[in-house]
Amino acid sequence: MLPEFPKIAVVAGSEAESVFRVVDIGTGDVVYEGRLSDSVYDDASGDTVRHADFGEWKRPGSYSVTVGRSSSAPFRIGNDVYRAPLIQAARSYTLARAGVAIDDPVTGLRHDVGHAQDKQAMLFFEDPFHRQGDPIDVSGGWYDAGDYGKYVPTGAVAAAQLMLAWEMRPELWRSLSLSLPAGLSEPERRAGLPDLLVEIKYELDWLLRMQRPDGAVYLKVAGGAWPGYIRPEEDTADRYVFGLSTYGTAQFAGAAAMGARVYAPFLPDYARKLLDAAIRAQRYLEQHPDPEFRYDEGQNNGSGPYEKRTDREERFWAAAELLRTTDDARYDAYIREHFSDFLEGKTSAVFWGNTVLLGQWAYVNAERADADHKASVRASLTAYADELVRWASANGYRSVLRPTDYFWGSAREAMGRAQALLLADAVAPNRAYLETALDQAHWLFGRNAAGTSFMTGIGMHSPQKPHHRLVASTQTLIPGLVVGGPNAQGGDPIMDRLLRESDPRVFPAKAYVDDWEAYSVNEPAIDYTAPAVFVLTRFAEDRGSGENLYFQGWSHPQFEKNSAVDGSGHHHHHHHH
Ligand code: 9MR
Repeated sequence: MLPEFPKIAVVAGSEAESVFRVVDIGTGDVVYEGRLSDSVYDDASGDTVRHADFGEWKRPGSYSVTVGRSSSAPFRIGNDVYRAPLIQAARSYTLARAGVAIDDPVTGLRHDVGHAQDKQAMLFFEDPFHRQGDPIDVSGGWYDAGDYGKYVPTGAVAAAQLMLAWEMRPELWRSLSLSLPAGLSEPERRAGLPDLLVEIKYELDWLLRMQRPDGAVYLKVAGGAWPGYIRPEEDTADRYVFGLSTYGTAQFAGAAAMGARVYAPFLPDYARKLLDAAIRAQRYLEQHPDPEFRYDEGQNNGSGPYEKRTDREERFWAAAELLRTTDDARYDAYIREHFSDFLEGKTSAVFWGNTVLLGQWAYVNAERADADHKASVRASLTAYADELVRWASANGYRSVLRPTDYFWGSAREAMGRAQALLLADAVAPNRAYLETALDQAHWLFGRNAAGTSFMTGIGMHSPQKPHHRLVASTQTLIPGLVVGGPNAQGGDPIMDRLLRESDPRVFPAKAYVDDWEAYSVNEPAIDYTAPAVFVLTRFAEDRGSGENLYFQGWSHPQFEKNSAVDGSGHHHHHHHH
């Protein structure tokens, strides 16, 4: 916990007690004593909870909170508590790189080059530039999640979220080392590029390969069937380039336009290349004003659908990002003509299916954008933040998630909303926005009804069996990965069964299991971790002790092997929502 922020432990049950104590773990001394709040019923979890508020206690150290004979997980108060999780989360992208051998001294992750065949992935269909089956070099990039697919929507959005984190606190990121394993991105590192930008460039390079000469962008790269829990270098099945969408093309344009701005001071030629790619994508979009989503039978047999058949939220983002990067007022006129509704409202958390907030953020930061419209975007952003503060205040665990918000990717949604609070705080400073955003970090790391952290390797209880082929096949737990989180709608056999058969019913906030096969709650994804990186960026201490600081404070998590994971063919089906 941060010394200068509220400190609230959530106590479920223990109705008989009325007092709590904060105990120094080193000495055993009670350092603070207080009264528990009145009970409130939390309808997302079915828990009756009380709060132990010890915000007055600020001295750095390791503590636990006790109520009667029960005691909380140990926790630390200090300005540096978010540094380690932030670094782990950021370097989880490095460890998700496709197309390179990994030998990581920090985690022990080791594997040979994965998916070398992506240099000649086969186009699944025919288009004006290729015959069906023609090879396209779509090598590199990050694996999306627990599978080995690579997808433009999550790739572009995750890269954008990380670039936002950079733009939020560049001085912090200049000082943070990700301890990139030797041999990776040597030219960029020699050029003095900060580690976070080195990592994001790896994804941007891949995104550039996904663009067609006419500016349109293909949707995804994956195999024709789900691979088993095998190592990346063992997955030598043919890989295909599937689909093409205007929504993904627009997301590509947004991320590339952002990259053009972010990389300009470091790699001007690269920045120009990104801008050129963004403009070509934008030109394609203007020439194809109706949404296109190319779908071929079979394209979802071994990869996620990421299907979206509308594209206005993405087109808006692309144009706003181009406006901010180029200062060309033409984009403002274009936005006001086609997307004025997004300048007046409709703020919601960023995710692969909605990037309005990315567009709104670009718009309010664009010098040439219209002042009145900027003001209305700011008002929409703060109205959304006010609503989130109300939701969190009404929730027993101070979560921004209402009972209906526990769907596939609830942890991403929680982090996305925390990000929205921080963006609102940046345009209209408000302590409640900041504190409610931090509350969501507490939720992520274990102050929630499920009683577990949703980030691997961080917290007393954290996911030990993430649905993740790299982790399972190498038997190496990668820290810093955000999993889907509680999901009351199901979507995998384990959760479907649990939700169907439990009596009494499982409450939404508790609809979570730490199980290899429970991919609708326990699968990490690059677009779940990215908003967490953004949020932690805001709260991480910048005055660095040595770069190895993050080895302290937690031991390598116990990796529990599971005999069910034996590398045999594993098939699962994703449903889109
Ligand atoms: O994160 C995605 C979530 O929003 C969707 O509801 C869900 C079902 O389509 O898919 C999630 O993405 C998964 C993708 O389809 C395949 N790779 C793993 C992703 C995380 O579970």
